Amino acid sequence: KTMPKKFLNPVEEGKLSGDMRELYDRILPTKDSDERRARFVQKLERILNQQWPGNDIKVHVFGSSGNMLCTNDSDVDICITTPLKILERVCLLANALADHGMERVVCVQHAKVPIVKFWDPELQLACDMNVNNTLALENTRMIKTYVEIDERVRPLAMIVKQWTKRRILNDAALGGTLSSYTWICLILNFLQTRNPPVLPSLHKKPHELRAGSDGRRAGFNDDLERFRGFGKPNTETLGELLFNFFRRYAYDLDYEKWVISVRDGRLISKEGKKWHLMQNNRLCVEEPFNTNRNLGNTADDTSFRGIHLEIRRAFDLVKEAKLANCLEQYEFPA
Ligand code: 3AT
Ligand code: MG
Repeated sequence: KTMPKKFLNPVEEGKLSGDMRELYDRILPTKDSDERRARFVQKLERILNQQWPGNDIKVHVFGSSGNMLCTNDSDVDICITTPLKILERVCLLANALADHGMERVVCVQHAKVPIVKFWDPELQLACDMNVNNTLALENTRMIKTYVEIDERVRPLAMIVKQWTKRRILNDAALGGTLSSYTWICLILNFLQTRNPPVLPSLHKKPHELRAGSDGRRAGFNDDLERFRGFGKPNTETLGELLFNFFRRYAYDLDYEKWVISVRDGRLISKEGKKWHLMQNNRLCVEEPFNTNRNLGNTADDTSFRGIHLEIRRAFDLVKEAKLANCLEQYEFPA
C-alpha cells in the first residue's frame, strides 16, 4: 500500500489556503445575524422575568453562538439559570414561550437534559433551551478561549464544521454520527499535537480549581492574555493545517490504540484507561470535563467505518487542493 502524500506543493498550498479564506469570509456570520442573536437574549430575559417576576432568571448563550463558531443559519443554544426549580419542568416554559409568540414549540421532557425547542418568527432564529444545565456553559467558554488563542483556529474549525454538515456527519437526529462538540474536540486535539503545537492544554496549566455544579472539581485556565500567540512558533498555513487534519484522522492515527484527550493535550492509551473493553469504542474522544465519558460512543462500528471513509475521501480531495469537491453536499442514494 502506498504512503499517503506528506506535503502539498506550493501551488496546491496557495490555492487551498486561498479557497479556505474565501469560504471563511462567506460563512462568517453577518453583523445582522450577530445583532439578532444579541436581541434574542434580551427579549427572552424580558419575557421570562415578566412571566415569573422576582426569580432572578438569567439567559446564557452556549454552543456555537457562544464559542465563535456559528454561521448565519446556526440555531441558538440557550441555558436559563434560576433558583425556581419548577421551571426545570420545561413544559411550563414551553407554554409561556408559545404565549409570547414563539412558534413550533416542542418540549422534550424525557431527555438526559430536558429542553424546549422553538422558532422565533420575529428574529428568525431557532432555539434549543435548557434550564440550569451549566456544564455546557463551561465547555463553551473553553472552546471560545481556544478559538481566541490563535487566529487560525476559527477558520479551520468553521470549515471543518461546514464539511461535517455537507457530508451529514454531525446530525444527532440521524444517529451514528458525531456532535459538533465532538468534532471540535478532534480539531483542538489535532492543533495541540502539531509540532510545534498551535494550542496548549488549558486544563493542564495551573488554574483556580472551582467546584463544578455536581461538587466535582472542574476548571481550566481561562487566562487568554497569557496564551494569546501561543501558536506563533508553528508557521503552518490554513491549507497545510486542513491537509494535515484530514491526513491525521484518515491515515496517521491508530484508532485501535489511542484516546484523543483535549484535557491532556495529547493521545493517551486506550488500554491504560481501560477503554479497550468499552462498547462503541472504535473512536475514543475523552470529554474534557468528565474523563469517564467517551464522546465518540455515538458511533458504532458501522458508523465509525462510514465516518472514517468520509475522512479519507476528504483527504484525497484536499491533497489535490480541491476544496469545493471536498465540501460537495452528500446525496443519499436513491
Ligand atoms: P452547531 O453550530 O449547533 O452545529 P454547537 O457548537 O452549537 O454546533 P452542538 O449543537 O453539538 O454544538 O451542542 C451545543 C453545545 O452543547 C455545545 C456544548 O457546549 C454542549 N454539548 C454538546 N454535546 C455535548 C456533550 N456530549 N457533552 C457535553 N456538552 C455537550
Ligand atoms: Mg448548536
